[in-house]
Amino acid sequence: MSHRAGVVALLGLPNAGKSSLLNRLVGEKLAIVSPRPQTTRGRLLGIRTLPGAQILFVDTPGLHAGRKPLHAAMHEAVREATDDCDVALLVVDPQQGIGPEHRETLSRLAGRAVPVLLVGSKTDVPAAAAAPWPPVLDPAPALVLRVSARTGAGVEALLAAVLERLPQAPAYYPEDELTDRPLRFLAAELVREAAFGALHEELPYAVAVEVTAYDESRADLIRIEADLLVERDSQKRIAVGAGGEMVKRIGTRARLELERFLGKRVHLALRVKVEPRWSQRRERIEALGYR
Ligand SMILES: Nc1nc2c(ncn2[C@@H]2O[C@H](COP(=O)(O)OP(=O)(O)OP(=O)(O)O)[C@@H](O)[C@H]2O)c(=O)[nH]1
Ligand SMILES: [Mg+2]
Repeated sequence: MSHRAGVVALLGLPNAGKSSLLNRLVGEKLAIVSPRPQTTRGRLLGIRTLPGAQILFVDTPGLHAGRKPLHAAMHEAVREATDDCDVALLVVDPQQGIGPEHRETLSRLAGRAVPVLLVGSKTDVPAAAAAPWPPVLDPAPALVLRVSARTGAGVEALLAAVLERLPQAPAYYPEDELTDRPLRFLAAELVREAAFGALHEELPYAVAVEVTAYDESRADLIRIEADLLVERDSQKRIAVGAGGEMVKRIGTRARLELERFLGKRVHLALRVKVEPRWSQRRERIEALGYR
């Protein structure tokens, strides 16, 4: 009997709902999500193994025109995913519409004859459901669908459409594998998500999280030490908060998410650290796992 397997890239603008959809497609929250644009910073693989098939979903940073070193790393991640995939999901929030970023991506994909599924996101949001749809694209996508990552509506149909277009190949990963990223990195990302959630607009974009210790030697408890990196003293003051109240709030939020994800009690020691210009330095961007 033939087996199917392949790489499926999720591409689209910042905030389109790519990471939310990846989590829904894989059935596990692997990718962090926030209302801020440019939440995702690098490629993340989410593996879905089914009878007779294995789908390697690749989450990517949003398509945008930023020029800083961190943006350059993000662009590379998008380009690699675009150039390596067997099927592309172009995820579009109908409220955002289509722009030059989409057209560039489409022409790149057309050059390799990759099937493109145009996926309208957030159907549970009335404004998204009511927005004009579908947009006119050239070249035209192989199929147009609509989904809600929140409710799961349309996701089974999307999965079936993906499966039909996967090449014949053996599985690439063991069937219980969910991602290619180490737990340490996923833990750092959950802390970053908690920081975005607690600090909203107050926090600068150049926040990073580095897990400095990850100790699983005790059966009932995982001990994690992490640094929340900011670039200036003024940012540190905000992230620490009056009497340390903000970093405590971030730490509690992050610990609850980590416990849910790891299925164990977690002790998290979180501190805020100033590292000037980390987001300008290529080797730090790489060491932090954004590349
Ligand atoms: N109501 C609703 N909100 C959604 C849905 N999908 C995503 N969102 C919200 O839209 C925002 C952006 O979602 P993300 O999944 O982080 O979007 P993204 O495309 O990964 O964004 P970047 O990583 O910044 O490129 C978050 O606030 C999500 O909660 C959906 O199906 N329904
Ligand atoms: Mg994302």
